[in-house]
Amino acid sequence: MQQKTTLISTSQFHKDVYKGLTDFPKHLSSKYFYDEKGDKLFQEIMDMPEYYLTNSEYKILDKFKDEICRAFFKDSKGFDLIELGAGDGKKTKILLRQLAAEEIPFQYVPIDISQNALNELEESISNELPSVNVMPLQGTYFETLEQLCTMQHKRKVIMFLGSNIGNLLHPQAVEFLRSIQELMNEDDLFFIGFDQKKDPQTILNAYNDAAGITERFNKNLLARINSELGANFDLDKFIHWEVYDPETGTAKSYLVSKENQTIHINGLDLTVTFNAWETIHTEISQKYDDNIVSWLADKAGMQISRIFTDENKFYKNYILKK
Ligand code: AVI
Repeated sequence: MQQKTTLISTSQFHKDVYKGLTDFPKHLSSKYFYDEKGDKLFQEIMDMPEYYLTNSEYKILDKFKDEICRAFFKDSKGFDLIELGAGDGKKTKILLRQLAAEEIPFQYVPIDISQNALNELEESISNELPSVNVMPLQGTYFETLEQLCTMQHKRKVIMFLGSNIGNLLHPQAVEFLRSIQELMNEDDLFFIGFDQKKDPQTILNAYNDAAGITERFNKNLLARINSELGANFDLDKFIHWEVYDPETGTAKSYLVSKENQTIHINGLDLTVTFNAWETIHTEISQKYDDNIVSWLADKAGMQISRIFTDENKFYKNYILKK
C-alpha cells in the first residue's frame, strides 16, 4: 500500500478536514488513514484471518505466475514492469522471481510516494533477487508515470494490486483508469486486482475484525487530527461501524458519535458539534463482478484481456488492454 501522506500538503489536509467536518453529513477521506501508525495498522490488517483480500491475491499470483508472466512477455526487447504503490512487495516478488527464473528481460519500476518504502523495497529485492534490475521512482502515480513515458519508450506493464481501486467511487475509478489508458500504447498492459462480490457476511467480517484492528485503523483518522491539528477527539466516544450493500457492492466505514459532544480543533480554529449517533463517513471499499469491471474498463477506453481468480472466486486479477 502506498504511504499516501508524506507529500499530501498540510494545507490540503487542513482544507479537507475543515470541509469534511463542516459538511452534512460529515465525512473524512480514507487517504488520510496512512500516516506512520496507519501504515502499521494496515500491515496488521493484511495479516488478519478475516481480511481475505491479501491472501487471495497472493494465491492467485502464486498459482498463475507462469501464465501471468507469459502474458507480460512479448519479445526480447523487454518491458518495464511498473507498480503503482508498491508497498512491501511481498506479492510482487512472486512475479519478479518467476520472470527472473524464466530469464525474461524486464526492469522493475516501483512507484511510491514514500522514499523510505522504496529504499526498503529496493534493498530487499537486491538481497533476495539480485538479478532483478530495479528502478524505483518516488512521487505521485500520474506525475511519475508521465515523466517515465517521456523519458523512455519501452513497452509497459502497469500493475495496481490490492484492490486499491475499491477506495474510489465509480466515477473516480473511471477517471483513474482513463488516465492510465491515456498513458498506454497499444502493446501495453494494465494488471489490476479487484475484490469480488461474495457472501455479505464474509465482506463485513473483513472490515469488522474481532481483534478491533480495523476499528483502530478507522479511529486513527481522529488520532491524526488530534496530533496534527490540535484537536481533542476522545476516541472512546466513537464507534467503528461497517455496512455492506450487496446490491451496489459497496462496503462503507463510519465513525459514529456515541453522545452529544463538542470538539475543538485548534489548528483550524474550528468547533465541531456532534449529536448522539451522528456519523462521519470515512471509507468506501467497493466490491465488483465481471460486468462492473467490464463496464468501468469500457468507460475508460479499455477492455478485459484475461482474468485470474482464486479457488473461492473471492478476488480477481484482470489484464486490461487499450
Ligand atoms: C487499501 N484498501 C484497498 C483497503 C480496503 O480494503 O479498502 C483499506 C482497508 N480499510 C479497511 N481495511 C482495509
